[in-house]
Parts: sequence; structure tokens; C-alpha cells
Amino acid sequence: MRVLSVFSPRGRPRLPGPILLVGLALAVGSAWAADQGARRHAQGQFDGATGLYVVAEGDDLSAIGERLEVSAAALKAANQIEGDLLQIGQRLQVVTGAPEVTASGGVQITGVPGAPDATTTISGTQLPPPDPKFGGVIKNDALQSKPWWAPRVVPPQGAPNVLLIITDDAGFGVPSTFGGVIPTPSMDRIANEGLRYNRVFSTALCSPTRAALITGRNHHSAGFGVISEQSTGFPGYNSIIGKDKATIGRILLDNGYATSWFGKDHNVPAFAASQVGPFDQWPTGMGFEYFYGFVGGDANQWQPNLFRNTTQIYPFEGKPEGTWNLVTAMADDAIDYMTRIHQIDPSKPVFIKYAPGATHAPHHPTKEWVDKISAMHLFDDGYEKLRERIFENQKRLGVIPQDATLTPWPADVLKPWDQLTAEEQKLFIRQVEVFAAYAAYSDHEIGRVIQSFEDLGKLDNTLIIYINGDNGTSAEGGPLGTPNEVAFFNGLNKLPAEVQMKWYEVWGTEQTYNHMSAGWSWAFDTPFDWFKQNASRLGGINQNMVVSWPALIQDKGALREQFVHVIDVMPTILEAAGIAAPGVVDGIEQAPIEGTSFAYTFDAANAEAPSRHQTQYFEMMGQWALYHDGWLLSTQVNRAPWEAFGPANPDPLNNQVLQLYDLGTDFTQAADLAAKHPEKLEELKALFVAEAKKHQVFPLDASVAGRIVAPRPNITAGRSEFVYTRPMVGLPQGDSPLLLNTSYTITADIEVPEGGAEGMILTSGGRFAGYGFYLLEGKPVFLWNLVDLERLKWEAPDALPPGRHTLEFDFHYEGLGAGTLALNNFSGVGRPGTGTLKVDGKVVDTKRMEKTLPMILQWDESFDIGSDTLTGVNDADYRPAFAFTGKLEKLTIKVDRPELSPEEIQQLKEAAAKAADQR
Ligand SMILES: [Ca+2]
Ligand SMILES: [Ca+2]
Repeated sequence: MRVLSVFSPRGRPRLPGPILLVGLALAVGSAWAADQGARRHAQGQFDGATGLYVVAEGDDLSAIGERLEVSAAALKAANQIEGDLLQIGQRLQVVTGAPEVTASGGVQITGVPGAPDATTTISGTQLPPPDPKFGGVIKNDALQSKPWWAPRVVPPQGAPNVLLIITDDAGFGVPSTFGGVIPTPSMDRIANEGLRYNRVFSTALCSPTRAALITGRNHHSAGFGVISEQSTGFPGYNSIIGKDKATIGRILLDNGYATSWFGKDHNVPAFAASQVGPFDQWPTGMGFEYFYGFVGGDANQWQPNLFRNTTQIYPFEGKPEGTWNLVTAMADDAIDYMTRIHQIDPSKPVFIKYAPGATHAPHHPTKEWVDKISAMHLFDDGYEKLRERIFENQKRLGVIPQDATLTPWPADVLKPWDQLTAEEQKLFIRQVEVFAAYAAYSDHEIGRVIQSFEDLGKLDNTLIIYINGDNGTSAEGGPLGTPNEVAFFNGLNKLPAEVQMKWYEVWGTEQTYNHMSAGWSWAFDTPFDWFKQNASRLGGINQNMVVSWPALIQDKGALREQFVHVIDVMPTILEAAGIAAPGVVDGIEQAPIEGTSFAYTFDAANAEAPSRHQTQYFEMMGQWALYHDGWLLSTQVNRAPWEAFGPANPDPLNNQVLQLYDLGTDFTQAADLAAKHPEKLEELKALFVAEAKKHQVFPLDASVAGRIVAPRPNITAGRSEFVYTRPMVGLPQGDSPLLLNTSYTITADIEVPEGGAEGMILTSGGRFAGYGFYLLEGKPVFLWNLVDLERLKWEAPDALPPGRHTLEFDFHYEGLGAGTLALNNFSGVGRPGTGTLKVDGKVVDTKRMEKTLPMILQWDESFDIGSDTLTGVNDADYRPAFAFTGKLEKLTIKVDRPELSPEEIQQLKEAAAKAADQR
């Protein structure tokens, strides 16, 4: 049992009451296993879900009490048993909210139980708590009866509001709070009112860190070894948070908090993101009562796939370009939400998970912020100089040790600044200014949310945890950056500067899905090296964080250097709130929380206390590391993040160069001690294997892009024909028929009214990649948008006359298909094919596509029938919604996916074996 160390804001120990019953629930799980020997006189069935024990022959109270670790007296009191006699079949309530309400000690009660204003805390060991027993009197008529209301469940007295902020894809050197050049005054404010932490660790990737954050379990334990779009059919990688890992939202909700989630949700399985649900893995299904944000890894901030709870909303529609931005809108919505809760019930504490899309690509700040940052000329002397400047700032601020070493610039990976052309330099400066503007803008809006706590008089008892980055800065734009991140995920990661210059003026507007040169990303991870995705280098995983709680944290402005991981956040919040981790939720026994509370570091007396979190594994796409007591074992980086295509390391456990670092004396992972301490290396590798086994990390898988098109339980799995007869929008990519790497036929039966028709029949994706089947000025068109670099168009010569017509687009694909990826081979994807457009059975246009998209369409856009949401696939032809003005009778999609023959499988296996030999 954990003993709470946090003191209440009034300076006296928080009541231990809510924790008294923890042992009870913990006993539930172990009761069966331990049920032997002296306990033979308690043979009845016990259901941990309901807390009901059914008495069996020979049972006696003390034996039952012993088995379930409850006193016989408590059992008697809870079940209103007078003597010691039990009846066979009698049901005994063992864990229940009811006795707590009437019993003293275990819970905090205000008012008179049964009165409408009474409140109670709960033991929290079982969620939801069982309904308390009726405590009034019932006679034949109400006049002679006594009513009794169940007390309202509230958190323990003094439990703080919690504002948990996590930004995206931002390394250690991004915020000014930790020596960065980008102004982040909101983060500075929290640092000055509270504590700075410089050893805060992530998992190196988005969904995994976020799953760990909300469950207090490691990412593989929570089913999120990778992002949801890369999920595979193994427990550590299926992108499903198990029911035995209730989230922090759920626990706080059932304990009386108002719980909410704003911004990015990358923890809905990509195959469960549609309107057929199920919604149990959406925020509202996981204990966050209110959700305002987007589902997926990133979103266009100008036209996001935005949801309120589980309903898609389009508040930006009809607004002039550049005037509506999600970064501001979500702050507005969060402020509205908390104000609403406060005005309705000022006593109710709120929990807000605040997760802006910033600073993940696309970098979409407002023009005001781009102008502001550009005027500062922060980046004119290039990325190496930026890195040096940040490093000096960090030492000056004391957020890194004075003797820290800066590792050399990786000239073999990233071209030195002075070797770039003038055009490249100009482009790159633009790219980074937009990124910096995005970071500064986002921090500014976070500041508005923080300020609203102060405006409502709630800041004093609000625990604010502001984590900079769910992983290191992203290098997914490649060394050159890109105007379109969707191109990167389709393998086009080296767009020359002269091509990119076409978007120079509009960089960061809705015309781009932009990312910056990886040179900047390296600099923003100062004092470390490497990037997001690199789980074995601190540039990928060493974040920083600020924490304030004015009523409690007195050591204002101080630094904490203890090892903290994102899994530690949940137990910290629970400790701060005085709420127990539940043993059973919805009848399901809970897996142990794997994080370690860092609440001990709030106390100035513990400023130098040794880290309580002593061992931590890291693993991301076959790169791994193990931290133990100051040592870090790391695999040498063998793949830059933009090298996502091609055969994967087939043996990620052993086919590695191992490195060893002493983080106690080497803050930046600069001095490899592997040769000096081979025994330590072996010891830590064995420890990694043990931790990996414990946390579902196996089977290791080093593939990256290949996993994006891996088969998964998409609702289209096993289906080859899809029929639609009514307009419908908003079906996400992960749940719609996929037309990549396959042959297919789309047939539309339509009726054109007098005067002709136009508009969208079927589209998926948008401005940055996708396809559209539409009538343009009455003429049938099929269009493939190849990541906004090229568009292929099949077009009928004539407008359709009024009446019924059948339109058909048939595509014959020439490759082996995505099946080759399972054999570590990319030859089957992105191959050519021939498209044929037919009107009423007659061929009107035929074109060959030399290249097709191998991986993914624009992921934040949907599959829409009868109109087009968010962005369109071809701005030159139309603007959304471009509703179809004819009548759609029937739309049929037939997919004829290639399947590998046994001979082809054999050949691919031989090729793989040969490649492995040559390696
Ligand atoms: Ca991220
Ligand atoms: Ca669209």
C-alpha cells in the first residue's frame, strides 16, 4: 500500500481516510491465489466486480474475513449481522460504498447522510462505487416514511484542480523556459511559480507517450508500442488500451471530478474512429466527460477534423481564410468549459487534459505570430549557431549542468549551414520561423487557459503540469523540410528547395501541410542529439516540464533533477488529490500502475532526494534503451527518422551496436563507456529483456512505414464490395475502403436534373493527397491528387444531359500489393496502374499512372459521399462543400486486392534471405 506523503494546502497531513480501504481492494485480486490452507473454512465464491461473497457450507465469518483481509467485525457491520451465524447461500457485501457512507473513518462525509446536501468521498478501490444502501424508512405511505438521498461523491477535501498540458513534437531546447530562443512566457510563468524538471522522459512517439500519460502504464503495457496508425496484432502494439488500465480521467471522474480533454487524441484505434464506433476508446468512453479536439496524429489547424465529444463539428466553415485557428479555438472552448463548471458548481474540481496540436506538423500559426517571430530574426545565422546559443542559455539558466558537453554537429546526416545554397537558407529560415511562431502562439493560448484559473480564483489550489513535448522535435520533414507532410509519409522526403519555394509566401497557411528542415529539429533538441522516433537518444525522449501548485509548492523557481517518466504523472495526480488507485473498475481487476509518483519532489526538503523511479525501458520501432540507477544502455541509431521506407532490421534485439552512458556525470549522453564497462552492458541488456518481457514489448519490430498499411480489424477488413445510397461524410481513412496498392472499380448510378448537375460524388483525402469523383460543369471527372505535387485527371469531353447515367472509374493496378510488406519488401506498393473512365458503358478517357501513392492519403480528411468536407482535392476546379446537385441512386466500390501466390511468396522470402546475408 502506498502511503501518501503530500500535505494538504492547509499544512496538515491530508486525511489518510480515503486510503484506509485500499488494502481491501488490493486483496481482491490476490484472494483466489492465496486461498489455501488455514483459509479452508471460507470456500464460498467471491466476485471482485460486485464485492459479493456467497457463503458456502462450513464457512465462518473469521475465515471469510481472513481470506478477504477484512475484519469479521467490519463484515458484520457492513452486512448488519447480529450473531455469528451464516446461512449457506447468504450474500455478503465485502467492498461497498454503502458501509463507508455510514461508517466513520474510511471516508470524509459532509452534512447529514441522507440529506440532499450531504457529500462523501469514496474508498475508490472499486469503480464505480456500488450505490449505497437506502438509509431512510419506507412505510406504506410517504407521509410516514423518511426519504434518504445518496450523498454526492466528491474528491477528498483540498483535492486540487488539475491542468495537465502536453505539447507535441517539441524537444528540450524549444521553450525559453529551458534556454530556447522561442518565447514561452506561459511556461516561464509556471516555472517561476513552481518547479522546473530537466529529466522528464517520453517514449519518443506521440500515441505511445499519451497512452502512458493517461494510464500510468508503459506504452506497450497500454497497447501503444507505436502510434495507432501503425498498430499490429500483438498485445503491446494493437493500439487498444485494456479495460484493466482505467485512465486518470476515469478515476478522477468516479471520484467526483469534472473531467475533460482538449486537443489531440491519438489514442483512438485508427480502426475505431468512425461513427459506428465503438466509442469506448474515445475520450468520452475513457472517463473524460467532455472532449473538444481532433482524433489522430495531427490535424490541419485551419480546417481540423474536429469533434465535440463524438460528433464532428465544422465551426470554421464560412469564416474568411486565416481567421479561425484551432489553437485559439480550443483555448476558448476550454475556458468556456471550466467557467461553465465553475459557475454551476464552484466546489467541483476540474481535471483538464490540454493537448494542443502544436508543435506537430503541420505548423499552422496565425500570420500575426509569424510576423512577430520573423521580426525577431532568431534564426538568421543558421542551425549550428542556434544550437550553440541555446546550449549557452541552458547553462546560464542552470537548467543543465555546467559541465555538460555538446556533441558534435552530425555533418554526415545534416548539411552544415554554410554549405547550403542561398535559396535553401532563405527557405529554411522561413520554415523555422513558422515553426517558432507556432510554438510561441500555442504557449500564448495556453497562458490564457492558465489565466482563466486565476480569474476564477482557482489558481491557488490548481496543480498545473506543463510538459514540453510528448517526444523530441520531429525530423519527419527530412533534411530539406516539406510543404506537405503527407508527402513524407508516402516516401517523398527530398523535395528540392526550388520546388518548395513555390509555397514560400504561403508557408504555414492553409495552403501547406508544412514541416521544417531536420537541421532545426536537431538544434531544438539541444543539449541532446537525434530526434522524435529515436528512443535510444535523449533528443528523442528527454523532455522537460514545469509544475506549479501555489497552495502547496513553496520552493518557487527551483529545479528538480530526479528521473521522471510520463507514466509517473498519473500516480502523482492521484497522490496530490488523495485518491486511491482502484483495484477494480467496471468489474475488471486493474493491472498495477507502473509509474512512480514524483509528488515527493514538491517538498523543498526533497530537492536533492534520490530518484524514486529507478528503472525504465525505452523502445520505439526496434530502437531501444534501458535506464537503471543513472546508467543508460542505448542502441546506436541505425536509421534517421525520415528513412522510413525499405527493409527493416530483422533482429532488433541483437542486431545492434550497444552504447553505455553514465547520466549521473554525463547529462547529454556524450561519452560512450561501453568498452570500459562490458559487464555493465551485459547486465543492462539482460535487464532490458526482463523489462521488455514484463511490459509486452516483444515481438520487437523495426519496421516503420510498412506497418502503416498492415492489415488490421478495419471495418472494411474481409470486404471487397461497398454500397452507398445516401450522402454521407466524415468516414476516417482508417475505416473506409482503401484504394491504395490495389485494383478497384467505382460505379455511380446518378440522375441529372433538367439544367444539368455538378458536384462531388465521392472523395477521400483533400488538398494534400486524395482522390475525387465529381461532375465539373456537368462533365464527369476522376482525379488523383498525388501529394499536391501532381494531379492526374480523367475527364469526359461532354457535360451529361438530363436523365439517368452510369459513371464508372476502373483502375487496374500492376503491382503485387501491400502483401509484400509482411515479407519486409516494398516492391508491391506504389506501383503503376491504368485508370479508365466510362460514361454509360462507353470509355471516355484512359490514362496510366506511373506512380501511385503507396501508404496513406491525407489522414485528417475523410471519405465523403455527395459533398466534400474540409479541404478539396483540387482547388483549381472547386471549393468544398461542392455538394452534388444531381441525385445519387447508388454508389458501388469494388476492390480487387492483389494476393501473393505461393511462388511469389517463395521468391520474396529468398530475396529477403539474400538481403540479410549481404547485410
Ligand atoms: Ca508527438
Ligand atoms: Ca476533403
